[in-house]
Amino acid sequence: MDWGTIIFGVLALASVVLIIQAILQMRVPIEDEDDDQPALATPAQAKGDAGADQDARGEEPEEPAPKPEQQPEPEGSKKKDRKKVDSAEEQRRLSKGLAKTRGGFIAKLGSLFRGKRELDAKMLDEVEEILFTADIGVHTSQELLDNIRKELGKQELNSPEAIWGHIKQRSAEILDQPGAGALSVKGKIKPFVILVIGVNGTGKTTTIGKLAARFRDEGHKVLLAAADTFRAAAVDQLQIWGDRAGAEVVSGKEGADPSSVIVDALKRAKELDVDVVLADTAGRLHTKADLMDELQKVGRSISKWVEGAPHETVLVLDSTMGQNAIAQARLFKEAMDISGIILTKLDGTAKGGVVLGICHELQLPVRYIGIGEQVDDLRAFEPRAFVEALYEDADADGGQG
Ligand SMILES: Nc1nc2c(ncn2[C@@H]2O[C@H](COP(=O)(O)OP(=O)(O)O)[C@@H](O)[C@H]2O)c(=O)[nH]1
Ligand SMILES: [Mg+2]
Repeated sequence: MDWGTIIFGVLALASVVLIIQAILQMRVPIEDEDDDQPALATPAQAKGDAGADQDARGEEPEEPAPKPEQQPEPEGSKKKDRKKVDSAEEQRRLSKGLAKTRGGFIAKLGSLFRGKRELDAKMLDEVEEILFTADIGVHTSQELLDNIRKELGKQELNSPEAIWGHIKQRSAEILDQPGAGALSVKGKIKPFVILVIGVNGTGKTTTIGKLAARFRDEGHKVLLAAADTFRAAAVDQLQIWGDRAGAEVVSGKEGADPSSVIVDALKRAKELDVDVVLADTAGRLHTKADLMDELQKVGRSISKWVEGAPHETVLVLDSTMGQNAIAQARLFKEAMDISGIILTKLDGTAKGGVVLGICHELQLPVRYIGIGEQVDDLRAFEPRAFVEALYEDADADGGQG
């Protein structure tokens, strides 16, 4: 072998090595493209070998980076968005529901105050007349009037705006009874028993249906007791609401003893590990005394079966009845230990001011209000939002109009 052949051989070998290296370098990006890893490095990749080691040791890998492609929107976030829309929508609907009430005593006061810079004592007679013919009850009217009189005594507080501000403030205080607003049954004794009472036609059964759906949506297991055994149709009506809310309905025969139906329902609730029992009752018996006796008996049977029950006794009142609703509330309060009020039909009445009289005279909290016949037409009562909707634009009317 001469030197020429040796040099040629070495050069040839070197070029083969260089060519192989070049080919290998070219393959790297091709391999990357083939890789089905996401374009973004996962935290493990970013950490390099240490991350890979952790994975190899079977330790919990870190949360992978989000896939670049669009994920379906989780149900929860859709619900949140819906809720956000709902709260504005709720205030709008509440405001719409209270439109007729605003058209009553509030509009009358508004037109009395309109264009006035100052109020004088002469106008008080008219204010008095308006308040006393409103459905807010005699005591509440008197109290508001006394307050306005006092305010007028102070020179700087005699503008319509100041008077409106005062009426609004005092209304909010009256409505803000301890316990006002949604019932919380979470973490409470099981089953949490709610006894629903009230005169026929006020909306007990409908309200129970709405509440059942509400509690179900909050994740509670609900059972309904059809203790209005006075009419067979009452049971059928409750059954329809129960089916809608996925709640079992325990009922007896027409004319059955309401207490025994409730006891059966409580036994069943324990078997099924139910969270909330809603008990419907009759609103009409042969006499008022019969009705109150019956309700007291129902209350006693409940307490024998579940400790501390009924945990809530709600009186359902129909706001279209105006002052009569206050009279009913007084009657029921004498016979039963009422813990809260549900005021229905605020959507179609000019008598919504009655809520002031009920809270003021009976010192009872309003839990919910009904603003329609549909399942979602029940609102947790919020005193501030209610006052805002009730007196919406009233100060503008009275002050600048
Ligand atoms: N507009 C309106 N109607 C209601 C409301 N609540 C109940 N109702 C209606 O009032 C009527 C009597 O209701 P119901 O639940 O049977 O009363 P109950 O006799 O006390 O059980 C029914 O036609 C209901 O649809 C409400 O908030 N608004
Ligand atoms: Mg009924």
